[in-house]
Amino acid sequence: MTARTHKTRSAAQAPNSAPARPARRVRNADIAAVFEEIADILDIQDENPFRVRAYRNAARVVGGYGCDLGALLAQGQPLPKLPNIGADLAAKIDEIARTGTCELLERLRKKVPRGITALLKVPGLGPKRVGFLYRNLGIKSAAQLLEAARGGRIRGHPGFSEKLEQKLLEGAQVELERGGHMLIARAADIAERLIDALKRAPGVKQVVAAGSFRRMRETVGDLDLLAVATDARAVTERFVHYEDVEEILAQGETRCSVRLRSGLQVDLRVVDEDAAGSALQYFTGSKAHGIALRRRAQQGGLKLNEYGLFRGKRRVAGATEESVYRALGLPWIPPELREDRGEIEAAAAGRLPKLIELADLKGDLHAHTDASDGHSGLAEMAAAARAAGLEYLAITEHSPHLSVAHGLDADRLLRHAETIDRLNETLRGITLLKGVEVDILEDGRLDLPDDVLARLDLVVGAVHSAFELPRARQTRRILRALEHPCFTILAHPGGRLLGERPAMDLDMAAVIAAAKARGCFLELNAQPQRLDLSDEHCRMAKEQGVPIAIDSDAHGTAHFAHLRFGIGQARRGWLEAADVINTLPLKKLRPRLRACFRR
Ligand code: DGT
Ligand code: CA
Ligand code: CA
Repeated sequence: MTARTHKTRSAAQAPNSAPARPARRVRNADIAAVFEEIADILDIQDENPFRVRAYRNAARVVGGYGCDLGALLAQGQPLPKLPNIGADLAAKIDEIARTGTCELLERLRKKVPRGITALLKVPGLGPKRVGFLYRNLGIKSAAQLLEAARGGRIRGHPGFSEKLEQKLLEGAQVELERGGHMLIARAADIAERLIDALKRAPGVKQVVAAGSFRRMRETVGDLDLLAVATDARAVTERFVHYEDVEEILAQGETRCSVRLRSGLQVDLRVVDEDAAGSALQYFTGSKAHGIALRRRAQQGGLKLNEYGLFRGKRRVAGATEESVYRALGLPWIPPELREDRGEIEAAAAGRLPKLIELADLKGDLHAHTDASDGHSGLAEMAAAARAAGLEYLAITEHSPHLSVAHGLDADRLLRHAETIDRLNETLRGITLLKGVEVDILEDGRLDLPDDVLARLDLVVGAVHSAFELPRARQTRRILRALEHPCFTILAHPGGRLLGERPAMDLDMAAVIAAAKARGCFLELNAQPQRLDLSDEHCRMAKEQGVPIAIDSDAHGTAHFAHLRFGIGQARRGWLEAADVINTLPLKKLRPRLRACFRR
C-alpha cells in the first residue's frame, strides 16, 4: 500500500463522536448497497452460503422497494413486512437507516483488504474465486491480478484453467483502464445529493452538472460540476467538507477536486455569471463537439473558450449556452447530441430532432412481478406504474428455461394471464397487458409452445444464455426468433451488462433489417446496467424505421425510476417520440401489437 499524501476526511473527524447519526438521508439504494457489500465480503471469506444468500436477498428486496424505508423509520413508523426479512435483518435496516452503515459491515471491512471487492467486477471472478486468489496468491487488486495472470501464476490452481487465466488477464486490463467508470444511475443519485448540498451554501446562485453526466452517457468517469456564486470560497469550503468526501485531491480559489467514498471523483469549478453559459458549454463537452464548435467559431472570425465567445477582445456571448450557439448561427443543441456525430451540421440546417422526453412515455412493455423473479405483486406494480404516469404496463414474466428466475411454464403463465384479466376489471387509470419474456433458445426457437404465446397481448423475446456463440450463429439464432409468428419485441438486443459482460457478437444491421421486414420492435432496456440498445444502434434502427420500445424491465416498484435513463440513452440515439412505440396511447398501441402476430 502506498502512503496517503492527501488529507483525508476521516482523519479530520472527531474520533469518538456521539451515537452516529447520518448527516444525510439514507435511501433504499444505500441500504441495499450495505447488504450487498456484506454478502460480498462474507462470500469472499467462504462463509455459510445461506447467510450470504440472506443478505443478497435483503439487498434485492430493499433496493426494489417502492417507498422510502429511511423516511418511514424517521417518522417513527414501524418497518413494513418485507419478504424473507426476519427480525435480525429488520434491525439492521433500522441501524443502516439511522447511521448510514452497520456495525457488522464495519467489522467485516477490517477483515479484508480495502478494495478487494472491486475485483468482483472482473468477468470470471465471483466472490469464491476472489477469496481463493487472495488467500492463496495474495491478490488484492486488479493490478496484482494482471501481474499474476501475465506470469502464468493463476493457471493450474483448482478451478483455474489456462483459458480462465487469459480471460482474467483481459478483464483486469479492462478494469484498470476503466478506472472506475460508474453507472449513470448511481452517479445521478450521488450528484443530485451533492448538488442539493452545494445549493444550500451561502451566496450560491446556480449549481449544475456538466461533462459526460449531462450528456447522459451510460457510465461516467468523473463528475464535473459548475457553480455560480457571489462567494466562491463559501462554495468550495462546503464542497470539500461535504460528508461523503473521502479525499481532497486539489483545492484552489475557484477549482476543487475530491474523491467521494463511493470512489467517484468530482471536479467543481466556480465560474463568473457573465461566462456561465460558455463555461457550461465547454465543460459539457464532448471534447469532439467542443473542437468542432471552436472550428466553426474560427471560421467566423471568432474565438470560443470557457470564458466566452470573443471577437477580438470583445465578448459577444457567454452568459447562457443559447447565446453562444446563437452567435454561431445555431440553435441550442441538447447535450445528449454533443458527440460530433452530425449534430452541428443538423443544427445549421435546422434539422435537429425534437428529442423524446420522459413525459412522452405512455406505458411500459417489459416488467416482472413476484410470480417470476420480481419482488412486488401485480397490484403493487400496477399502482407504481400508474404513479409513474403510465397508462399501461405489460407483465412479462420469464419462461421455464430461465429456471434461476423461476420462469413460468405454460400452465402457470396462462393462469397468471387469467389473474391479470381479473385484476384489470378492478384497476383504474392503468391497464395491464399480458405478455411474457420468453427465452430465445440457442437454436432460435422460443421457450414456450406457439399456441400459448398466441393467447398473449405481446411476446418479448430475449437471450439469457449462450452469449458467446460465433457471430454468424448468433445472428442466425436471433433472426430465426424474429420469424416466430408471435414475436413482438426483442429485449435487450445486445445482451451486454455494463462492466460485466460485453455485448454479443451480432450483426445488428441484419437484426434491424429483419425487424423491419418482420414488422416487430426492438427494445431499449432502461436498466442502468443494460441501457441496451446502444445509442448508435438506436440511431440505426430509427434510420431504418424500426420502432423502439423503451422499457424499465422493472423487478420492483422502484424501478420505474430507471425509465429516465432509458430516455437519456434514446436521446443520445437521436430518437423522437414518434420513433418509440410506447409513446402511443393504449388505444393506438393495441392494433400495432396485434399486427405483429401472424395468424
Ligand atoms: P468522463 O468524465 O470520462 O466520463 O467524460 P467527460 O466528457 O465528462 O470528460 P472530462 O471529465 O475529462 O471533461 C469534461 C469536459 O471538459 C469534456 O467533455 C470537455 C471538456 N474538456 C476537458 N478536457 C478537454 C480538452 O483537453 N480539450 C477540450 N476541447 N475539452 C476538454
Ligand atoms: Ca467527467
Ligand atoms: Ca472531469
